[in-house]
Formats: sequence, structure tokens, C-alpha cells
Amino acid sequence: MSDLTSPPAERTLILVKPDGVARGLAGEILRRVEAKGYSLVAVELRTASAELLGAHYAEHEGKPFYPPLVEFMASGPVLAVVAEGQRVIEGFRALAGTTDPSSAAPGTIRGDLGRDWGLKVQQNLVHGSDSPESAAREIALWFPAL
Ligand code: IDP
Repeated sequence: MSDLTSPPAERTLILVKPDGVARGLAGEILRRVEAKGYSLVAVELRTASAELLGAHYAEHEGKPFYPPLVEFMASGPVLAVVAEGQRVIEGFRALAGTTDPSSAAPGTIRGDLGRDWGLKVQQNLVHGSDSPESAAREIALWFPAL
């Protein structure tokens, strides 16, 4: 019967970006995470340093949207969250919707709540780790004590 046992729960890093915090959507976003059945392991409101954001977005360094992305992410507080649950990495990406809020599906955070501001960087409300390796790296960056 071993094929019926659940895989171990995963953890992911979620960020409610400065646009989400400024628009008062942090509670609504956390509500959706909890309503899906994921547990909150850590939650912290903080304004990220350029150093932390540079490490977090290292894979995008050199891309045209990288400088405005780091500037935007440092422009105000973000809500950093570690959430836990079965397949939470994939599950939160599904809750968030695709990167561009204008084409994100209705029912998703970005599709329901995201706006297209016509800016150099997509102000798309949330970040979610995209793989177990990214999740481990990002959780260690944002919550080194975990
Ligand atoms: P994701 O957040 O949906 O995983 P990534 O490709 O990892 O998307 O990009 C990180 C962030 O960089 C996006 O959430 C968005 O804010 C911004 N971004 C990505 N691609 C573009 C682009 O082509 N133009 C403007 N901003 C972008």
C-alpha cells in the first residue's frame, strides 16, 4: 500500500510584492493560500535591501526588466511568507496565475486582482518559488533561521 501514502509536505517562499501590500491585498492573498489548505510557517513584513533582492533575482541579472524589478521590489514593504503543504510549490504557482496580469486566468490572484500598469516591470502582486531548489534557496535567503 506504499503507493497510497502521501509524499512529504513541501515548503515554498511567497512574497506579496509592494503593489499588493500598498493596495491592501495582503490579507486577501493570504486568505487564498489558507483556503487552499496550505499552512503558514512564517510571515514577516519587511522592506528588502538591494543586496537581498539581487540575490533573490540573480537568475534575471542582465535582463532589461532586472533594474526596474529590483527598484520596484525595494520601493516599499513586502510580505514574505513561507507556506507548507502537499505540492505547495506547484499549487501556489497555479493560485498566482501567469506572470502577465492581463493574460492571467480569472480565478487566479494575478487574473482577478492584478492590473496592467503599462510599466517596464510587471507589478503582478506576488512571487512564488518555481521549483524545490528555488524554494530551498529563497527560504534560506529570506528566513535564514528556519
Ligand atoms: P514569475 O514571477 O511569474 O515566476 P519570472 O519570469 O520569474 O516570473 O520573473 C520575475 C518577475 O520579473 C515577474 O514576476 C515580473 O514582476 C518581472 N518580469 C518578468 N518578465 C518580465 C517582462 O518581460 N517584463 C516586465 N517584467 C517582467
